[in-house]
Amino acid sequence: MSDLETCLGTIIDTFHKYSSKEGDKYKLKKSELKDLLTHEFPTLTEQVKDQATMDSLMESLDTDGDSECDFQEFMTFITMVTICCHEFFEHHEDE
Ligand SMILES: [Ca+2]
Repeated sequence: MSDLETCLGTIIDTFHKYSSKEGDKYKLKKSELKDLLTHEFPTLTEQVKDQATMDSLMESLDTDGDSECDFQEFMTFITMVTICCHEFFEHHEDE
Protein backbone atom coordinates (compact mmCIF):
# COMPACT_ATOMS: atom_id res chain seq x y z
CA MET A 1 0.00 0.00 0.00
CA SER A 2 1.09 3.57 -0.61
CA ASP A 3 1.82 5.92 2.28
CA LEU A 4 -1.46 7.71 1.72
CA GLU A 5 -3.47 4.47 1.65
CA THR A 6 -1.77 3.41 4.88
CA CYS A 7 -2.61 6.78 6.35
CA LEU A 8 -6.32 6.42 5.48
CA GLY A 9 -6.29 2.98 7.10
CA THR A 10 -4.72 4.48 10.22
CA ILE A 11 -7.48 7.11 10.44
CA ILE A 12 -10.19 4.43 10.21
CA ASP A 13 -8.43 2.10 12.67
CA THR A 14 -7.88 4.91 15.15
CA PHE A 15 -11.54 5.95 15.00
CA HIS A 16 -12.68 2.35 15.61
CA LYS A 17 -10.17 1.81 18.39
CA TYR A 18 -11.96 4.49 20.42
CA SER A 19 -15.51 4.23 19.07
CA SER A 20 -15.77 0.50 19.88
CA LYS A 21 -15.01 0.95 23.59
CA GLU A 22 -18.57 1.68 24.75
CA GLY A 23 -22.09 1.91 23.33
CA ASP A 24 -22.48 2.31 19.57
CA LYS A 25 -19.39 0.72 17.97
CA TYR A 26 -19.32 3.23 15.14
CA LYS A 27 -19.81 6.43 17.09
CA LEU A 28 -17.67 8.23 19.62
CA LYS A 29 -19.52 9.19 22.76
CA LYS A 30 -18.19 12.17 24.66
CA SER A 31 -15.79 10.19 26.87
CA GLU A 32 -14.44 8.24 23.90
CA LEU A 33 -13.94 11.42 21.88
CA LYS A 34 -12.12 13.02 24.79
CA ASP A 35 -9.90 9.93 25.09
CA LEU A 36 -9.11 10.02 21.39
CA LEU A 37 -8.31 13.74 21.38
CA THR A 38 -6.12 13.44 24.49
CA HIS A 39 -4.11 10.46 23.26
CA GLU A 40 -3.98 11.06 19.52
CA PHE A 41 -3.74 14.88 19.50
CA PRO A 42 -1.54 15.57 22.55
CA THR A 43 -0.08 18.76 21.05
CA LEU A 44 -3.52 20.17 20.33
CA THR A 45 -5.15 19.19 23.62
CA GLU A 46 -2.18 20.58 25.57
CA GLN A 47 -3.31 24.00 24.33
CA VAL A 48 -6.84 23.36 25.56
CA LYS A 49 -6.43 23.75 29.29
CA ASP A 50 -10.00 24.30 30.43
CA GLN A 51 -12.94 21.93 30.27
CA ALA A 52 -15.27 24.56 28.77
CA THR A 53 -13.09 24.91 25.66
CA MET A 54 -12.87 21.12 25.36
CA ASP A 55 -16.68 20.88 25.68
CA SER A 56 -17.28 23.50 23.03
CA LEU A 57 -14.81 21.82 20.66
CA MET A 58 -16.63 18.52 21.10
CA GLU A 59 -20.03 20.19 20.67
CA SER A 60 -18.92 21.93 17.49
CA LEU A 61 -18.00 18.55 15.96
CA ASP A 62 -21.46 17.13 16.64
CA THR A 63 -23.22 18.67 13.64
CA ASP A 64 -26.29 16.38 13.76
CA GLY A 65 -26.75 17.03 17.48
CA ASP A 66 -27.06 13.40 18.64
CA SER A 67 -24.40 13.95 21.36
CA GLU A 68 -22.06 11.49 19.65
CA CYS A 69 -19.34 11.90 17.03
CA ASP A 70 -19.82 9.64 14.03
CA PHE A 71 -17.15 8.91 11.41
CA GLN A 72 -18.29 11.68 9.10
CA GLU A 73 -18.16 14.25 11.90
CA PHE A 74 -14.74 12.91 12.88
CA MET A 75 -13.50 13.27 9.30
CA THR A 76 -14.65 16.90 9.25
CA PHE A 77 -12.41 17.45 12.26
CA ILE A 78 -9.46 15.60 10.63
CA THR A 79 -9.93 17.71 7.50
CA MET A 80 -9.98 20.95 9.53
CA VAL A 81 -6.83 20.03 11.46
CA THR A 82 -5.04 18.90 8.29
CA ILE A 83 -5.89 22.15 6.47
CA CYS A 84 -4.63 24.16 9.46
CA CYS A 85 -1.36 22.18 9.48
CA HIS A 86 -0.96 22.71 5.75
CA GLU A 87 -1.49 26.47 6.12
CA PHE A 88 1.02 26.53 8.96
CA PHE A 89 3.71 24.80 6.88
CA GLU A 90 2.89 26.95 3.84
CA HIS A 91 3.59 30.13 5.83
CA HIS A 92 6.72 28.73 7.37
CA GLU A 93 8.18 27.58 4.07
CA ASP A 94 8.48 31.21 2.98
CA GLU A 95 10.71 32.08 5.92
CA1 LIG B 1 -23.21 13.38 15.98
